[in-house]
Amino acid sequence: MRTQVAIIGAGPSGLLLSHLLHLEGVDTVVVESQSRAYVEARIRAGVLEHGAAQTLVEAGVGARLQREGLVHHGINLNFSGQTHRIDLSDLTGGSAVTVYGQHEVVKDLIEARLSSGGDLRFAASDVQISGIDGDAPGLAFTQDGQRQEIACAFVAGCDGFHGVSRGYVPASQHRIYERSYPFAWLGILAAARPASEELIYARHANGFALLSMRSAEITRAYLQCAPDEDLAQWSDAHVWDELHKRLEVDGAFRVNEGPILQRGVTPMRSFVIEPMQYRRLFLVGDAAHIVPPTGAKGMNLAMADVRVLSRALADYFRSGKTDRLDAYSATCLRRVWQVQRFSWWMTALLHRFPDADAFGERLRDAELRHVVSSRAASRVLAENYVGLPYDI
Ligand code: RFL
Ligand code: PHB
Repeated sequence: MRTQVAIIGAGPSGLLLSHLLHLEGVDTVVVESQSRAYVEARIRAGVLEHGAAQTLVEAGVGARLQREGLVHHGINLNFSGQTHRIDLSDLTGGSAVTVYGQHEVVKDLIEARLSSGGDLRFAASDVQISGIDGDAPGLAFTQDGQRQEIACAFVAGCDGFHGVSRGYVPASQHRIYERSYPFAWLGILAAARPASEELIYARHANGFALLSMRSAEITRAYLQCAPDEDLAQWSDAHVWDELHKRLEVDGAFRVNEGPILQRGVTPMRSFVIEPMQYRRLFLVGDAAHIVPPTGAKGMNLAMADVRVLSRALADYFRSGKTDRLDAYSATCLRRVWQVQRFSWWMTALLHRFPDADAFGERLRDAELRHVVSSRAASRVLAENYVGLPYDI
């Protein structure tokens, strides 16, 4: 097999890259270790930045997103027994975010690729990269018991944080920046009408909580928990009890309960590898960086990388020019560090740190009060939340 760009991973990064390159007339093969059904059912992110939603619409894969996505013009911050609304649209000159599940984005992109003859290889095992040091790179993988090989000009590592691509960058050629957090999120998906029209981020003595949604009938919610939390210790009643306690601060509303359809624990980590390229291998999305989910940024940042890489590759295949490809890592890293800063800040502001002293707690309360009472401070939150411009 031969293709121009071999893509590892059919998450949002790999699928969007394949789709945008297809629109530019560049040929790709996507190799994914899981089945199509698995990636289409994997519940993860839920909030699309203004620009990310626009990217999907402009690329012709936004019809369902425009029909079914929930446009949110504000978010709520709860602390010290009160709810404060941040009016995202008013503070950003009209921008908003769209609540639309990552698995729906994945479904839409798979559908678009397959209907235009895209080559997606699901359930592929033992993916190996070769030749990225020279000018004849390739991928090998096993599918249906058969070893297969793809020759290509470039490899895009879109295989997430636990993928294989990052391991192909020699240790002497990269530097890793990371930070872990002394807590995790217990996430649930429930068949319950969302109790609030907009998301609620809560800082509470018992820990952070977030009320989100996937549709008018499905609630998504998270509770701060220990990194090694034992899910077996959390009965459904205990989960609802904590959500009531942490979210219902001013008596104005009540979290709606319903059957819990899915639950899981998400660890929190900040991670960046620099540079995001090694010769003919480009790292994209979670393969190159992870942010804690508090700012709702991971999928959006992955899509921003894809925009940069797809344009650079299209340039190269059209005219042989390499300047945009050479600048890929530096261009992406500018946004990556802006988003790292914001995600770290939202996380630190809203969570309980086991080792925090009383002075530190008071400082966080003061900062939250400043964020909701100063228009300048609210704007800083709002413009980061709806997404910074792509040309930073
Ligand atoms: P993905 O989605 O992990 O996709 C990688 C794909 O590669 C496959 N793969 C391999 N394929 C072949 N060979 C191998 N050796 C392979 N190893 C792995 C995997 O099966 C998978 O299909 O990475 P990608 O595409 O870079 O996308 C990144 C996003 O998934 C991630 O940043 C977000 O989910 C993060 N995130 C959120 N992001 C947002 O923008 N907004 C949110 O509201 C938001 N909330 C969240 C989140 C992540 C969460 N979890 C579970 C980590 C909430 C949670 C709870
Ligand atoms: C979600 O709906 O899954 C979600 C929303 C906002 C976040 C993180 C996750 O900050």
